[in-house]
Amino acid sequence: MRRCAAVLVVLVCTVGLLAGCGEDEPTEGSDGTTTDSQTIEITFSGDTVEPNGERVDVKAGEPITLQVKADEPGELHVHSNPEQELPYGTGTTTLKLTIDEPGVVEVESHELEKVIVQLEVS
Ligand SMILES: [Cu+2]
Repeated sequence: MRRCAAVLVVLVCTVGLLAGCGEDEPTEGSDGTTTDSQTIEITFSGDTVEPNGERVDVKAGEPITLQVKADEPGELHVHSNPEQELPYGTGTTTLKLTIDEPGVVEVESHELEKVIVQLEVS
């Protein structure tokens, strides 16, 4: 579903070029996340979240630290097997996560209906 939506956005943007589709994706790059890959910083602000669907390499069986900064409490949904729900509060919350099986695991916010990161577990 979400991928379809993304494709749609791209299409609409492409079609909208002539009419001036001003809504560019926020440019990455200034995103200074280091590849100390087992720590992932997540920032919620209003109805946006950073990162937004990025792929992150992590190691199976090793603890991953999720540092969540949020202006409202909520919950991360980790599509591992079994699924995990990690609640966070307002301010900074440090969450630990371990994924045992290799594969791609999506971490989502169901409140925002967004994929935050795709963990590439190896
Ligand atoms: Cu989910």
